[in-house]
Amino acid sequence: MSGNKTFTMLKPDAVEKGHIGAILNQITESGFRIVAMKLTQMTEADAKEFYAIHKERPFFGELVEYMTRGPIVAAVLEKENAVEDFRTLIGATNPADAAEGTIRKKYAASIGENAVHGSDSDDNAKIEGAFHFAGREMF
Ligand code: RTP
Ligand code: MG
Repeated sequence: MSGNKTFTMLKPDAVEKGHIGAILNQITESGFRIVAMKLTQMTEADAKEFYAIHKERPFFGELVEYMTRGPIVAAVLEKENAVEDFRTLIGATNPADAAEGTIRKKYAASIGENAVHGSDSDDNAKIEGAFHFAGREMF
């Protein structure tokens, strides 16, 4: 059974470039309801924990540096089939491979700095939402 929530971050590059409003607009216009949201900044320890699955990858150091260099928008989104539909909306990890009209195609500069995160499973959506939000912050 597919879950109805996913977790996203508008990454530091998207915030720096002033794309918060446009990206949130595309997300809500695509049928996602925002059930939790905040502007926050990840510490080095936060980023290492959040992306622990990638710790052996050659890009891990750059990823941690990138994700901690400025504020992000963290949000929990609700929609039927949320995880899969949101991954479709953001497009491929590398914006060069992302479909026309996807958020990464429109707003991401490179595979390393790709504007937005989307959970890759219902279990990870729960873990990642709980990483950033207390229960009373989710509506
Ligand atoms: P995300 O977790 O952020 O939604 O991205 P994703 O599932 O599409 O991609 P994933 O494989 O989980 O990679 C996590 C993030 O690491 C950075 N990355 N850099 N330089 C590189 O080759 C490289 N590969 C991945 C990206 O920021 C990617 O979103
Ligand atoms: Mg991922």
